[in-house]
Amino acid sequence: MDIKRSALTSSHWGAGIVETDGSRITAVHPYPADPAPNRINENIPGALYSDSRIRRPAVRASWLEHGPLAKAGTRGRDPFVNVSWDQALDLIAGEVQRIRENHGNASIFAGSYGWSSAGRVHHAQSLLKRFLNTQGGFVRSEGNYSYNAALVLMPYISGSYRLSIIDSTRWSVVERHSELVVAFGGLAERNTAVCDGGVTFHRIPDAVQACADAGVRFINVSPLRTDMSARVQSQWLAPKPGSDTALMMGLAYVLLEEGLHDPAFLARYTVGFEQVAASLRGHGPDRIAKTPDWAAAQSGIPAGQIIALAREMASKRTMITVAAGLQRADFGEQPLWMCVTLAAMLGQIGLPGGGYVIGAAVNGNIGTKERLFGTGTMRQLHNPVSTFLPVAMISEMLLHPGEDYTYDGAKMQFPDARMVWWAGGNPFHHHQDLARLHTAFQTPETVIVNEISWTAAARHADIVLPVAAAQERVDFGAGKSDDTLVPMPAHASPPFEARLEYDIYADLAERLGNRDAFTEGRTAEQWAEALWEVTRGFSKRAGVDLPDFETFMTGDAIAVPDPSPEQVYLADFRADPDANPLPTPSGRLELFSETIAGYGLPDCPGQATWLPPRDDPAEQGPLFLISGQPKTRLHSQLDDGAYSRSYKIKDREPVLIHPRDAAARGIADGDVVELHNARGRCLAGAVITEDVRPGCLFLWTGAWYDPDFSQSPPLDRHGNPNSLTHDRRTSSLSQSPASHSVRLDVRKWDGALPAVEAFSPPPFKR
Ligand SMILES: Nc1nc2c(c(=O)[nH]1)N[C@H]1C(S)=C(S)[C@@H](COP(=O)(O)OP(=O)(O)OC[C@H]3O[C@@H](n4cnc5c(=O)[nH]c(N)nc54)[C@H](O)[C@@H]3O)O[C@H]1N2
Ligand SMILES: Nc1nc2c(c(=O)[nH]1)N[C@H]1C(S)=C(S)[C@@H](COP(=O)(O)OP(=O)(O)OC[C@H]3O[C@@H](n4cnc5c(=O)[nH]c(N)nc54)[C@H](O)[C@@H]3O)O[C@H]1N2
Ligand SMILES: [Mo]
Repeated sequence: MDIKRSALTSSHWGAGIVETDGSRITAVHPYPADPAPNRINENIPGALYSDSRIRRPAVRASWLEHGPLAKAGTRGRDPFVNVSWDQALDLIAGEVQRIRENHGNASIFAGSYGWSSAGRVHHAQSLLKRFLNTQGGFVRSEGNYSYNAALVLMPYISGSYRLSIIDSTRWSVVERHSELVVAFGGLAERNTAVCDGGVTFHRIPDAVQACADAGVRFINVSPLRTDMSARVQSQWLAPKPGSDTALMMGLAYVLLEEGLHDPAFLARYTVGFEQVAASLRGHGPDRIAKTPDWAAAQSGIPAGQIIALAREMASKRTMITVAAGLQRADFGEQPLWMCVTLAAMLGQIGLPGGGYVIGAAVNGNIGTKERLFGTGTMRQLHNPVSTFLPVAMISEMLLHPGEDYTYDGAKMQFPDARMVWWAGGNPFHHHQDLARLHTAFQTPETVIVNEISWTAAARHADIVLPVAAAQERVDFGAGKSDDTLVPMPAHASPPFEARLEYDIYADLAERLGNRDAFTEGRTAEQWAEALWEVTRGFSKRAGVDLPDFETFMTGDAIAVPDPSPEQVYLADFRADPDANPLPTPSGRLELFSETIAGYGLPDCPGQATWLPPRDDPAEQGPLFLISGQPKTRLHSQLDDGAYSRSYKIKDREPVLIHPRDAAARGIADGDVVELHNARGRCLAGAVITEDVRPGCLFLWTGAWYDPDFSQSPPLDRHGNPNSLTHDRRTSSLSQSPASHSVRLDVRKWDGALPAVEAFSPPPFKR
């Protein structure tokens, strides 16, 4: 089909207007109707044609020379050789066949976690899984790095976490009804730039501003001042990282002792308050009374402020929000459970403007809009392999095949992964303790990575397939919770030898004898049209008329109305808990869970429990490290683009340091510093600022990992926080990543400054 195309494209961080010179993309401008566009799209042209773009299929030289069983050389350090597409696909087809015949499909791990790019057709993970399901299946992963503790824990307490964020109270309701918003982890505006699948209209900044204009008072409880927009007049309380559970317990203690809690609400809508009250008063298993003085000692927030805040929360219509970042930490289940407990004690859950939101600001749609109808998606087909891996256990799995572990109350066993295939994610960005992951990645026989760019993950592969980027294929955008449908024509051809992943799998399936099982006789463009027709069918049932494919692809984005603009979370449950019980064993909010207590897990007992972060400062260093999401990119994506690079300091990722901590170490603004602990080291560029709590460093996540493996521990020259994080999980209940719980120290870097090599291709053998 030859269509006159729209200039639009979609991405997880916003729509854009694409400019080309006829063959290459030269600029991506903000979507004009977006009320709060960001600048991430500015990275695209530079990144697409940079030195780091993968040009041709490549194979690790020692793997090619000695074969997969020799395990020769070192992944992540070895040189590559370029091969033809035919040779690369022959090698992969041969490996799929060899591994499934000799070891079975449960030895193929293709969890392939990651965000890849927007678009319904070319979703990287779905295409890989669809292909492997036509070949007998694979081991998948379960959960995500974003809010895994919530995904696993919340069903025990209140019900599905995913549904709870869809059902969260609208900001327009907060504007009209709330008096106070207490935001644990803040409401970082930079994070609301992003929503998985796309967010065309960034509505949260204006929505929060409207609340402030209406007189709602905001309290930012976070180690970072800028976690609340500067335009919103707010109070800043900066607790020690990882201490929120204790702080909330101190607040709860004041409510209880001063009789400010709501016994009628607790009796009708919850179970387990007796255990909570006993624990607050010092009659729980830890024998500690959670007094304001005790909470002050844990959190660093003075007792007087804790008492005053508890009284204010009880006297006002109060919304409590918790950032997802709080649960990406040691025992990350606990602040979630304690948030529900605290909100239940206030008794405002289900009232307009009261209650709680867990994961507020985790994406750009929460509390603003929901999708009226579903969209067509590429079906992944049936996976005959039932084995799965909790997503953050990748190193454990590779280092301990066959070993037992527990997850969600069940006993599980790691599979024996001999092939690892990643498409659309960057484990050497997203996983913790990257030196350990590097070791773990030496164990498989074959590693395949499909990538746009020479990321650290691609460098750890045996076979690297260069793939087309979102702007180089025909697709359409329709985020899971975005209310906008966006045409995504191909604005330029994939440069060099990069190909559509769809075509790669079709050719592989052909080699393995079942091309049609993958393609069902369609080209990728025919799939785009077919999925659009499925979407049109859904829309019709919801009373919305969408245009035909060609009209859509040549036109503007289409916005769809919000199905429930007056949404109040748990209003139905509050109105009639017998008719609308929660999907928990008791049908109520479970402040104590018999089920979880029955698992007998010391790291996640049956009620919200104070468990201090695990890193020992004597061993790792006195400072805390937070590694939040970056304003200038999505995770590690487009770090090689101009906007992301414009924030680097002497080519290093910026790290925020409080003036007191900097002065004590002789560090000046703009210095290159070395962050170090017993696990690892990295360089970064010092930004001295009072926006961060004393004793706490803040390093944006996502700088491309640039290890110098000739040093031990390897020196990351660029500033990736996961060179310093531990990869223990939150708890044995949810096995979630805990990247925000790190101790370390920092010093001025006095040595010769090594060049950052992450943006250059790896070495090639000729
Ligand atoms: N220290 C620390 N670590 C963290 C976090 C933190 O807060 N602190 N946050 C965590 C969180 S919340 C998340 S969600 C993860 C994110 O982890 P990831 O989602 O793995 O990170 P991305 O950088 O988005 O990686 C996506 C990769 O897909 C590639 N890609 C894009 N489009 C395509 C495509 O169409 N096909 C293919 N094959 N590839 C494509 C990009 O080039 C990029 O390398 O990181 C986690 N890691
Ligand atoms: N621009 C941009 N936006 C993004 C992303 C991106 O890469 N770029 N990534 C997206 C993704 S995948 C996700 S999951 C979300 C993540 O959304 P969040 O999980 O909300 O993001 P974080 O930045 O990890 O954490 C938010 C804030 O919590 C604070 N915080 C950390 N630890 C503690 C603590 O112990 N106590 C308290 N009180 N505060 C703490 C930090 O100061 C941090 O700024 O963001 C999304 N939005
Ligand atoms: Mo995430």
